[in-house]
Amino acid sequence: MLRTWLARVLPESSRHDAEASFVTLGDYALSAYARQTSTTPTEPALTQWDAWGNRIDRIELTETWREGPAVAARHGLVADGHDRGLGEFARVQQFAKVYLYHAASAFYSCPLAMTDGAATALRDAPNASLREHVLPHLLSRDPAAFWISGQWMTENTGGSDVGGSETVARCGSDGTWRLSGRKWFTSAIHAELALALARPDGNPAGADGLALFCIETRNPDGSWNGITIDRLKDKLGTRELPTAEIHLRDTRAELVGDTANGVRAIAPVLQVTRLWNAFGSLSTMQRCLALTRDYAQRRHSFGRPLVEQPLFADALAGWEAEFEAAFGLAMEVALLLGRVESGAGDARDVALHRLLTPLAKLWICKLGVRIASETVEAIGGIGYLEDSGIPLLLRDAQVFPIWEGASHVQALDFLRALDKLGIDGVVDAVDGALEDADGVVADTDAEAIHRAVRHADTWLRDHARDPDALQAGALRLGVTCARALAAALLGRHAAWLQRKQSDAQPAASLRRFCAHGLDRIISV
Ligand code: MFK
Repeated sequence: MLRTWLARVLPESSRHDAEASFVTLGDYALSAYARQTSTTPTEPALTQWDAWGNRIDRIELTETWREGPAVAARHGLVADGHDRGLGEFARVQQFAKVYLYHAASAFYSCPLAMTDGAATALRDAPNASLREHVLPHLLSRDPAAFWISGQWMTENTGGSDVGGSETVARCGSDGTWRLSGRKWFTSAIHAELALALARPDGNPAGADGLALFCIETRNPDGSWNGITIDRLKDKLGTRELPTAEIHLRDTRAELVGDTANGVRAIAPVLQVTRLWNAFGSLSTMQRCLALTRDYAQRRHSFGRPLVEQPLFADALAGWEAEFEAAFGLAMEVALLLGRVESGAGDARDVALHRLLTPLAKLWICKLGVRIASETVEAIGGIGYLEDSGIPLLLRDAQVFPIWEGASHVQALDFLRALDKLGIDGVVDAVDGALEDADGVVADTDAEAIHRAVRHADTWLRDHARDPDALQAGALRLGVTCARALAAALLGRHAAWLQRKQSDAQPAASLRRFCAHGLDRIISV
């Protein structure tokens, strides 16, 4: 999918260099993955006190994490997305790399996502001196200069309704802001930087009263900047990633812009990291499918290889079809993001990008858990054993629907975007892709795709005056729109491949994907 999709979308002039960089990164990913699965997984360790009783909060990172900054900087995993020289394809190039890298990254992709989000939010921030100081580090291709950033939103009050945040910000007489409070889910706590929400003293309760701050986590002498690490989280997966509970006590911070409306200011972080979630999930899915395909060719049972058993081959083809459709949707969002940021896009692209980001996250991340679960089952008893490395894929996949806003939050975000922008952008995108797919998509499938997206449109209008009904059906609405558009986009790709390379495989995947059903809206 990656090769053919890039061949269709990237102009010839940029493809050569891009492909060379993908091959180099792919080689690294293969060696890193092999190393991880051939050794006992390691975890970060927190040492809170030294022998003399001093509080030090030192974290020992794992090997993949120690080499993370150099890999990220050299391969431009963050920098590519902001490289003006790559024009409207900067994000496509970046996310192709994220896709290649994530499965071998031991979730070092998590701080890179947050770093990318921070760079995106700070790029247009009013605080010019902060921008000038920090952006060159976040976007550096030099390992010695490269910094990563955390994103500290979640508190004990919750991860979804961040308006309940209790961290307080006070501005001293010298103009320096200091934050005090407790942050409950701070991933990559060893990052040089973090974006954090806090309520300036005297501001009203609720989300509008929060402001966005940027924290350098260390003092110039290397000690923590008013930060104590209470403990590292004992998580279901992502265990190489040091996620901590922390207290802030008079932590120095820079105001990013306004003394209020922090949620609006951090929204660009959410937009970008949610796309990283979708690509991380796709990367895991492809890893799972590659393992399953390989196993199915080697494993003989009942007299022939598993892959020749009709039931198994049918199941595998079904998972592949879902993956291929999901891949096209995520790549479409990356294409739109690059177009919007480079100025090549128009207002329709801006709206469509806003609408599709939550859709990609809510559908693709849940699909990733399902494919990882199917992989455990496909490989049977061995797939259930820790030393096969397969259970790790399932545990890690489960973070994607949770991280950066659970699926319900995405569904509500989609509703909010629809309220402002309407659904026409999604309908037009489906129509446009299907026009390009003419001749490849069977009439019955084209009708099913149209029917699904039109059903979404009428369902929205029928429930426009009933907010409870809208909310109750929001996830089903989102999945329906995601599947209908993903089918149309797969149709566009299949038509191109059939014309260019007489490759009929994606068209077969499309038929199967449509047969799985697109419309998930129900009447209750
Ligand atoms: C690998 C990691 C391993 C570690 C394990 C992870 C475990 C989980 C750790 C976590 O806790 S991750 C959870 C992180 N939390 C989130 O991602 C937040 C989820 N909640 C949301 O996204 C809510 O929708 C939100 C907080 C944004 C709702 O807050 P509000 O205050 O009700 O927002 P509101 O009023 O809808 O929007 C405020 C402004 O932001 C609006 O702008 P305007 O004032 O100009 O109109 C919105 O348009 C804008 N906005 C909100 N969401 C946006 C957005 N703009 C663009 N895109 C969006 N998605």
